[in-house]
Amino acid sequence: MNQDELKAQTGKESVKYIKSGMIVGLGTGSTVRYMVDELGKQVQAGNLTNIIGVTTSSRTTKQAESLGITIKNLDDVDHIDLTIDGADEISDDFQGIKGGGGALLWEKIVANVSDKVMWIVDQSKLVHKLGKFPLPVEVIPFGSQHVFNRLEKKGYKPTWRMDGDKKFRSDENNYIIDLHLEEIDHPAALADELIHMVGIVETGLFLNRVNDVIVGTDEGPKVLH
Ligand code: ABF
Repeated sequence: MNQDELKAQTGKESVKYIKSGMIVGLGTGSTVRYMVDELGKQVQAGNLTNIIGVTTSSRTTKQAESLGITIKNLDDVDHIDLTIDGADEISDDFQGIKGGGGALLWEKIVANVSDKVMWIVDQSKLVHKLGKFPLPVEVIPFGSQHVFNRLEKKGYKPTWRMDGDKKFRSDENNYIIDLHLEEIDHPAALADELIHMVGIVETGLFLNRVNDVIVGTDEGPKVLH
């Protein structure tokens, strides 16, 4: 199977874990797009009722609403039963890098409110050690060039996330800097260092935040963890 077919496989499989009456966190990315399509199908068919979706990006909101899924703002629900989201890398000990789609801040905020978090990925996302995928860091525009320079001095090989010839803007209108680290030996220490750098709002290191991972494989979807 190609990567797209594996993403579709795991996206579809994850909807089996959604029950009527659930408040569901809907992530971002192409794998999640397949999940939201399947969720929309089940809602339209009446197989899933009283579903409330809480989204992690404007892109997911548009897709979900177009499929007739009821969407509520995060602050209008008192909890989330299950959040299903994608990921860019998942290490052997289920730590993750997310944010390739630029939605890491809202994704982490939603994950933080969720009783359970599930990541849906194709097998290419499974790695032994995090870091090959550039680590996204969300920064406030004001003074961001100084943050960039500090990251460069630390040897973290930063690049600006671009949107055409302009700097990419997150849904919070912040910038994203990607760190080309190749290997991250101590993710927790790095996350702690970065989050305490003034101007950095959040990082794409999602540590100890996932309950279940569904991986699309040529032999069919596999539930890990
Ligand atoms: C999103 O899923 C992002 O955090 C991550 O970048 C993306 C993975 O994208 P895809 O499913 O398209 O590979 O949650």
